[in-house]
Amino acid sequence: MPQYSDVPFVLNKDLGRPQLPPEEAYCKFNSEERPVPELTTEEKYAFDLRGWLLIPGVLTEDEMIPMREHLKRLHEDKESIPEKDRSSLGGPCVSLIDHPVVVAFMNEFVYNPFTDGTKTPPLGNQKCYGFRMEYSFSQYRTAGEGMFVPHNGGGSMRVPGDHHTYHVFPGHAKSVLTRALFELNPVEKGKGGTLFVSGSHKAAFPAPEDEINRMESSFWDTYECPAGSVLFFTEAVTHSSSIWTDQANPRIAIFNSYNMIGNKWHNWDPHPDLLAEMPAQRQTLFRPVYVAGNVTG
Ligand SMILES: O=C(O)CCC(=O)C(=O)O
Ligand SMILES: [Fe+2]
Repeated sequence: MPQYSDVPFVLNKDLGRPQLPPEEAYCKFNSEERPVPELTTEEKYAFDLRGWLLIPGVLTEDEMIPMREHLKRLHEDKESIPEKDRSSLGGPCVSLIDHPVVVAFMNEFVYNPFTDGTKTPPLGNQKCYGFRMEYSFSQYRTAGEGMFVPHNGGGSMRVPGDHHTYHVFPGHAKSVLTRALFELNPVEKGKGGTLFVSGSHKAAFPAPEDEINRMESSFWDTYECPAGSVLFFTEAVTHSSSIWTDQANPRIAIFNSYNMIGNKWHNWDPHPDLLAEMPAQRQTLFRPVYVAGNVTG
């Protein structure tokens, strides 16, 4: 019998019973049979504290070469790509959508198993993810491109259904709309990586707009990273695009996002032929959007 302190207690369920998902409710392997790592205590703390987390160097150069080529073609010669692959999900990029590090992150911060062990099974198992994929787009940004457009913040104050929300409980935190951004070229500090007002996902007060609307304000944080890093962030944190100023490399980035099983923000679905050729476990990221009994296997 697991101790309550060992399991992801999120919210009470029926009659105030705690959620009691068994360990098997969390995919331990992705759809390519790659093991899902554990997030470290430091990674969990840093993400919850700031609203964003950079994990450097998760992709190898060999993995990235075809992905960069695909994105270059997508931005410069779209028609030359078969229709089903004509997106940042397609071709060599498809395996990023349930990369083991992405699964580890979403298991912790997006998945809500929704069971107290009595009536219903958990919303995930070894063949079925407990979260869904929401959207994907890419950037191929050269020097001078990009705009400063601060948005979101105060995610703990927003009502359920807003999607740009972030809620904390002792030892647990849940983000709804959540980004996994892969940087496929190096990012130098201050040269155009995404900007964040760290901690603003939990802000209780309105932002001092004169200050936040200045890109040079000390409220804005950013990162530097090698190619192949993944940046996770909750859409609840105040963040902004920046202006790419690196003359040496374009910004080549994939913006994948995820959501809870019963939530859909974008009017978007993957190309049906691309979906049809995915392994069954990966397809569960795109199952219909409702909660009760929405689990397979
Ligand atoms: O362009 C960027 O760096 C950030 C874009 C953005 O706001 C987002 O991904 O939610
Ligand atoms: Fe955004």
